[in-house]
Amino acid sequence: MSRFPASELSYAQPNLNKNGGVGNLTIWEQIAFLHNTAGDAIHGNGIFLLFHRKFIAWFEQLMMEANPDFTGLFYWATEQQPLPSQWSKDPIWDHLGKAVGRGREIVGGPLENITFPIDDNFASPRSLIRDYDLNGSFLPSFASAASYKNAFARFGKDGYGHGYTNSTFGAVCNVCLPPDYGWADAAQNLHFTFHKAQGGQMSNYFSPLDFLFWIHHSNVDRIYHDVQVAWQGMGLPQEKQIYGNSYLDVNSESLTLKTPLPYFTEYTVDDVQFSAQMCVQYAPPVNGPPAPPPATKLATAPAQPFEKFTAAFWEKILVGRTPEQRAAHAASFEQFMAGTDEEVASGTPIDGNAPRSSMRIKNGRRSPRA
Ligand SMILES: [Cu+2]
Repeated sequence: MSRFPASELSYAQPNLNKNGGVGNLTIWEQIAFLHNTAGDAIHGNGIFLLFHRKFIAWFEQLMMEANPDFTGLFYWATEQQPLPSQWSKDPIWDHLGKAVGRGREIVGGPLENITFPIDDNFASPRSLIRDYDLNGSFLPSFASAASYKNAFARFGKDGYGHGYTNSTFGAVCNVCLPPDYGWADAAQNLHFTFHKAQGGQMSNYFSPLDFLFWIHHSNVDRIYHDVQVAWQGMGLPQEKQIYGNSYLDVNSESLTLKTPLPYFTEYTVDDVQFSAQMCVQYAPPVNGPPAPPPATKLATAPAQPFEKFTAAFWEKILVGRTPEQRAAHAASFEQFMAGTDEEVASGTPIDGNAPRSSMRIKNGRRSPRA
């Protein structure tokens, strides 16, 4: 079994050759190249959360080996500060660079002025780009805590992914409407809203080039972990906690405990299903140190409503699906987002997974801010 899908390899190889081979890439670029090459296998299906759980734990290990002062990744609980007036003031930007406008390279941070030729989505090699102006008045919102909570309330109580229960005579349904749209689908789509909001490299599969990727995915992994704690509490069987499709066959319940991970082919789902298997634990979110007083006026823009993903986006994410399946998936997500907004606006309490009591921290993942 190859570590990458053949279709992606045929695209990746010429790009790699043009850049002088793997040996000519920095480790930073190699990791992003891996993510891009495996892109179609690790997104848009049920392996997404499991692959990325292993991916960030592996990256954390690599960083610790490279630098003994690096004690572990932290997460950014963005769902707890989803409004531009909240997130734009976060001290994180003093460390990871500031976005200064659409298509423009970030200012400040350790990756300022470093270009990444391996990312061939741009006409010429660029350093990190984020597609908004931190001081501007049109800033996107991030997925809210209510949307993650509602994902569990709507889909999470039945388990992980989507089933194919409305297939007839053994045929797979062409239009899998809810309840075939599952918690893992909702969590993945909510996660994409952060990528989309950032733009630049974060909105293509070379996204690990931006350190935002790692603190975002650590947070997504923490949210997944909290949901698993709730499932354990409900006594949901282990198989039910992973059922759904996988890259092996996106039109069936091909995800099992024995499914090998893309790239990490020596591991199966069973090996990476729980964060404790990788010695990862999450501390509750905490506030980071206050930011120094801003030199310029910071954004106070109101929240922008959820902007729908384009058809081209779904085509890229939902590989191997019919146009009808993609349309149904997109409609399910939009319906879910609209339903969440309505519930929040009307003050209807959302019965999500119960907040967990504080845990001991081992690997030092913590939020700079809650
Ligand atoms: Cu990814």
